Amino acid sequence: MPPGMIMDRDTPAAAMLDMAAVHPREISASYGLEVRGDRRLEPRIEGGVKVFDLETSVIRWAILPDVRVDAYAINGQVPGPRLHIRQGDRVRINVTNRLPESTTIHWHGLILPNEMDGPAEITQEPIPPGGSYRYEFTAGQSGTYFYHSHDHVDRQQALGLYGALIIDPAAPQDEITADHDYVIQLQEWLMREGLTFPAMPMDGGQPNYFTINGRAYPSTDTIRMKVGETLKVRFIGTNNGFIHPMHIHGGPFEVVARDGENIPESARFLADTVNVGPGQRYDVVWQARRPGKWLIHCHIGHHTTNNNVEEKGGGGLMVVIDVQS
Ligand SMILES: [Cu+2]
Repeated sequence: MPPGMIMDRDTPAAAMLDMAAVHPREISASYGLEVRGDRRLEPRIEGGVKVFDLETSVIRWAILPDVRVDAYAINGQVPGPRLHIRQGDRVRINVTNRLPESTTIHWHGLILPNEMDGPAEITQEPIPPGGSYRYEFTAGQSGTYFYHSHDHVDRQQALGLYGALIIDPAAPQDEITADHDYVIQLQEWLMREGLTFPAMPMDGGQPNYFTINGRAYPSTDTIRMKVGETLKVRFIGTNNGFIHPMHIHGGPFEVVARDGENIPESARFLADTVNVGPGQRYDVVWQARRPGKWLIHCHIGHHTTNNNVEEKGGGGLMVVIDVQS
């Protein structure tokens, strides 16, 4: 239990298990900052179906040069691999579970057969440790989506079981294009005394580290572009606990899509901050108006620190856009 976490004699044992730290003994691999998350996974084609193999496991994952979390990963990375498909594709995703507990995967926002939807105990038996499940559906929608665990969600998603699902529209003219395309997957972590607990919005369970695509600033990416170019940022609320007001410096962006749905041109609007809640997606297009270093960051100050400490101007949920003239 994290020190200070609210617990009394009535706290059920199952709840305490869900709040417990990842046991270091379960770690099957350890990765440094040279290994990225959100790596695009190419499918193999079987009878016209795009087939992806996903495998869950417990890993040690670097979020900063000197900070590693114990995470629940998919294909050895946090976030899990990016699945990039086209509207109309038939896809099959074979999920094998190498976690010490059962799991499932939910395809957030998609219209699909009920038994492919993923909620444990509701639409399918949980996938036991060592077991597997075959998800198969036709992607009828397009836009920015994601997938995540739907078994012990409070624990497993908070420990890293999620990934981006990007679906290109069948008709290329339906794509809202920009010169650069950058996905931002948000996450909150709780590290205490070398152990990683699932962060939760409750006393004692509050996060002390925050990551974008599995890294905390200053270890997040730098986006490089030129004056006049446009940048499409796809914010994904892959996190569990907070609504993150995501802000971009250097002038407003246009909000062009929400939850995978393009906003009609007449209804698009300018803003400089969007509140990205758990599960939500916002696609925004920002233009580099002036040269220099412009920030993308969460506007909750604590979420731009690493264990309450600022380094190189911040921490956590920050990305630099480096604009050259
Ligand atoms: Cu935040």
